[in-house]
Amino acid sequence: MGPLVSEVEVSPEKGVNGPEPGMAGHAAEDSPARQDSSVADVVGATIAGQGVKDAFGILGSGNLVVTNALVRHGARFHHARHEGSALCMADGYARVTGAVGVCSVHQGPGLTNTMTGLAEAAKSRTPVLVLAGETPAAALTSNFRIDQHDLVESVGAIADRVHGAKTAADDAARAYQRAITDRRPVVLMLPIDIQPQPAVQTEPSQPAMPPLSAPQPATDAIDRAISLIVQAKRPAIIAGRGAVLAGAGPELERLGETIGAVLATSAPANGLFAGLPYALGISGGFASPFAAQVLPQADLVLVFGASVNHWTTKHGAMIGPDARVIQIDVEPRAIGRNRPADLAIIADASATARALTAELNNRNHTHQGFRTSELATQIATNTWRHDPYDDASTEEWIDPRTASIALNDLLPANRAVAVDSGHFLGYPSMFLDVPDARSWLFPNGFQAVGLGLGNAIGAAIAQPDRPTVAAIGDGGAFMALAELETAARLKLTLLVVIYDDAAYGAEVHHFAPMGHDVSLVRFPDADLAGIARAAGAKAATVRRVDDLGVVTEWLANPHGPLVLDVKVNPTICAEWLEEAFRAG
Ligand SMILES: Cc1ncc(C[n+]2csc(CCOP(=O)(O)OP(=O)(O)O)c2C)c(N)n1
Ligand SMILES: [Mg+2]
Repeated sequence: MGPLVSEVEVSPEKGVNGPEPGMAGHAAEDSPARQDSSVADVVGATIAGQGVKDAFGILGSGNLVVTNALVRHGARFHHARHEGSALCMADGYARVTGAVGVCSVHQGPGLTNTMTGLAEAAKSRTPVLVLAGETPAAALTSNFRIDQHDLVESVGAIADRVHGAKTAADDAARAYQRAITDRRPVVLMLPIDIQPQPAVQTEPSQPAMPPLSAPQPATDAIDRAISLIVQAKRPAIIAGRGAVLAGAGPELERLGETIGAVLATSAPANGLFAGLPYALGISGGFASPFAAQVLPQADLVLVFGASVNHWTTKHGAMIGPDARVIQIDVEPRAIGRNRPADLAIIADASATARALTAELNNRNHTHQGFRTSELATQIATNTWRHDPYDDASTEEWIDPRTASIALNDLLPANRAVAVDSGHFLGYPSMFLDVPDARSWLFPNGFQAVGLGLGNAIGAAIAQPDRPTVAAIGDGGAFMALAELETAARLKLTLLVVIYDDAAYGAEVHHFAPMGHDVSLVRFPDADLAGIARAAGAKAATVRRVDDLGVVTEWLANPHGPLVLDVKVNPTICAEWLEEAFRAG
């Protein structure tokens, strides 16, 4: 096949009528004056000027110059091996830091490769900025040509564009700001015929927007909430990702204390109430049997920043039939979407909790509610790890619960945990503790397999001083395999725990009981440790608890990732999976 038309005719390095290949050179070879003069240079400089410290991606002719400029102006660039994972790295970075995750990709296939991660970021409302090359409007026959605008909008991301030399800096600054204000991924298209043009505008025409102030609750809404709260005998607070993003943990803790509430989270908000005496952990399919017993006894449930979908309520079972529900969310669309609310408050979770506590204090209302020392003891002694199970470890396989509990004990408390999707997902959710909600990465908004490793790499790069765990299945590991090389090359303090059942276990456990043939979703045993070693990582095969000793050695001297191919017993089926499939 001949050279690709669009790359030969137009590229940011050469320009439409630019010098011959080899003459124009790389940005790094250019004179300093030349380096900051093109639209691509200004876009890179402007994005770096927003305070971006790290960016991820894969370089091609459509994004090399802009990425070089980003780096020249202070950002570090971390090269991935597949754009799908590069996007997940930016997403994971944003989840743990709260900053915008930046990802740079080539036009056409570079962008299409990001789509699954982009859909996840859109559904989980992660602020991500994607810098993507774009074929020129006139290059109708370019091999790279697709409708990039409609493509990204179709998965819920925002499409934006650098319009020209006169607006380059404003276009870049606007796209970055939109990722923050709309709390969504934004794809900034960089047409490759516009990129090499001399920039007319080199600085944004206005300063960066001040941070948005949190929407405050209306006084009458607080009054109505108080009248429900004072009638309640057993209140519960369920907090979701909206509460995490609002930094509402401390205010919810105070409110809980004032009204005597038990505390729980949705699965994505796991860790928000870590270590608190009346915290029941996750509500829903991953709820401990004790949490599942207590939560439905609540007569009032205050839902902060959670959509209370079937996952969080276990198809309604977590909220008693007669319980009143007050739902607090910044987004009107979230109210009553999955479960009717008796009262809605459209406001920030933290601001609302603060206003409720203040008003209750004014009225001298405190209530013991659920909170007795007996309950605190019961909660402390009835977590998942206290729940008895028949250990199904054999000579060949380890029970995934046993492996998870042992790992939890070996790892320091200050760790981040990123998960993938699949049957195994319940085990890290139930048994691996996290110190806070920002340390828990749950990329399951799109329920896609294969995103966890990229998320974990982004988190490990953001916070190199503590171990990050990627808890993934063998199916998810194979989908993101190339990034084991990235983790090794970047010498990340990353522990990759592969729950390896040599199968798409989720499908096996769902379909086999119905009598379907599941041989297509079972695979021969694969030596994932061998593959990881070939990629440059340390690795071990784990069949028994003793094999986990390598984790302790590694923690003493990490210098790069450790990959554990944990051969889990494939016959064990987690209860939570049934719930998952009821949802369809
Ligand atoms: C990208 C994508 N492809 C397919 C699926 C359907 N699917 C859901 S779980 C699963 C199996 C995942 O296997 P693995 O990572 O080994 O986890 P396990 O279920 O075996 O624990 C599949 C294929 C999906 N959710 N996402
Ligand atoms: Mg599997």
